[in-house]
Amino acid sequence: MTNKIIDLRSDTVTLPTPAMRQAIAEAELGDDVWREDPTVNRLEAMAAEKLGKEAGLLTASGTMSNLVALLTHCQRGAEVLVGDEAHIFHYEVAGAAALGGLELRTIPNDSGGRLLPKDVEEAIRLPDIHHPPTGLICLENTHNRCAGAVLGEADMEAVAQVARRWGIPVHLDGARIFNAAVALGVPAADLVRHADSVAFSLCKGLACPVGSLLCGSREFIAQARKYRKMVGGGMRQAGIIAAAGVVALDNMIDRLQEDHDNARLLAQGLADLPSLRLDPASGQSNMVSLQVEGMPAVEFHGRLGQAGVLVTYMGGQRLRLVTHYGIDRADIEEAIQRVRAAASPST
Ligand code: TLP
Repeated sequence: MTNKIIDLRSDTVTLPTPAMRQAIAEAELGDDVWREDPTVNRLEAMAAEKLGKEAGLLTASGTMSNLVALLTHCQRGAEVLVGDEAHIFHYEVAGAAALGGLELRTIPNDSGGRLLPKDVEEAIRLPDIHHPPTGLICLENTHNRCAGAVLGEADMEAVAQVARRWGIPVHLDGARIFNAAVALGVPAADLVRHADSVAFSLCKGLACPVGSLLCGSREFIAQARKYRKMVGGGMRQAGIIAAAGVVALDNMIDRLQEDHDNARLLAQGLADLPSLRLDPASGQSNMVSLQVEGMPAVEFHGRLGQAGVLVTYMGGQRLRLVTHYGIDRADIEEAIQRVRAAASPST
């Protein structure tokens, strides 16, 4: 244990389970651009069912699902409302602007990752010749840059009500929506019922090697399929990817609770250190987010790396630690000891 590198950078580092590798080896395949891959078709149907939507679409990544959703919902020149901490805004290479001709307009996220309905309402454009039309409102759940905060159904409904009043669709970046559902103890379908479209990732806590699903109405997904092709996401024998996804949706969702328990343990183990201030939502799902005090966060990040605890530098004084498949309770206990040692002034 003592020399083991404990990789808490992201749940994207997870490796496929033995059952996934076997399913990949044995997957029935066909050409998915022609809709002839039975394994993809099965996964898309399963995903739609789990989220209570009519149809699903396998894409290469969460970034691709979000981009395709934006392209499908909006005309060029439209404005898309997103939280100022949204993944779509921070980490998707401005694809909406570069590829979709869309303007992203930010609204403050509170520390729980929520958007306040009044802020959303104020940001919606009136039909004035000078304004771009507001084409879409995006939510994120769990919220990555808000320490994995979990939004409840009511939080999402409050925004959706405003959206509905103005006839604007809602897209949910639910990369970790099953983490949210498990944390709340509710079916994912209930949680996302107020979103017109939902993207979720296979390759994070669900431990698949590749892939994301975009779900929505039959009509929306038919259109999205076209945009997926446009951005180069029409994959051929994609059942290789989908086979792992089927295993994930069958067997890997309930397991996410372990990651949440480990994140809470980690948060509790670091809470009393004067040099680290935990973001309030830490431990709600599988993330812990820290503000480093008294030394540059990059320096502390380096110290942790030397101690064999890999974490992500989030800018400013913030570091993020993520629990996931492949990290167990003993790893977390060891990580707590190492982080505490690195934070203590005598080291
Ligand atoms: N998040 C990654 C990095 O991109 C930051 C991570 O390590 O957390 N939505 C959300 C909320 C995400 O957290 C991510 C990935 C994505 C979308 C994009 O998914 P991928 O990486 O599959 O394109």
